Amino acid sequence: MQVVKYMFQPHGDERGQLVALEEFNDIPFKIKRVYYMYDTGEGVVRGNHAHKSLEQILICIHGSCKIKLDNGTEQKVVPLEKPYEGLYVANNMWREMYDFSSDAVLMVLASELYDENDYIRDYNEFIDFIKK
Ligand code: T46
Repeated sequence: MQVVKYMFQPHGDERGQLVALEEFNDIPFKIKRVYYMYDTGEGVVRGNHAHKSLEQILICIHGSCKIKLDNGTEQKVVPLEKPYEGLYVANNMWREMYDFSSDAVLMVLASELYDENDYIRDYNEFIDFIKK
């Protein structure tokens, strides 16, 4: 299973760092939605679902967390610890986000607007879906 992690280019000078993300240049899709999560409690696991068609880039812009990806046959754990790295999460991929540091802000760039019908929230249903 191939994990695609982007290393974005920080524009640093004596004032600090700045990262700019442009759709189709730095991000491989049109960005239709941005959301982020913070104040995630200790021991919390988020996600636990897959998407039928949504593509996303996950960036932990502050603090750290871990992402577990599962394509139905293989699992990989990817730590996100830097504000200039982005994890590409394709459709048909089960995901879990966990081990959030108390200061973690996980920002997500998404290729589609929010659509509950795109979610697969049952793992067995996910396995059936990817077999088709
Ligand atoms: C994903 C992972 C990485 C909205 O109203 N609009 C939105 O765009 C989103 C993402 C969520 N919501 C509402 C729906 C729920 O009532 O916010 C609440 C929490 O959403 P959810 O439980 O789906 O959050 P996570 O952290 O489990 O999953 C989220 C995304 O939903 C999902 O697409 O891939 O982050």
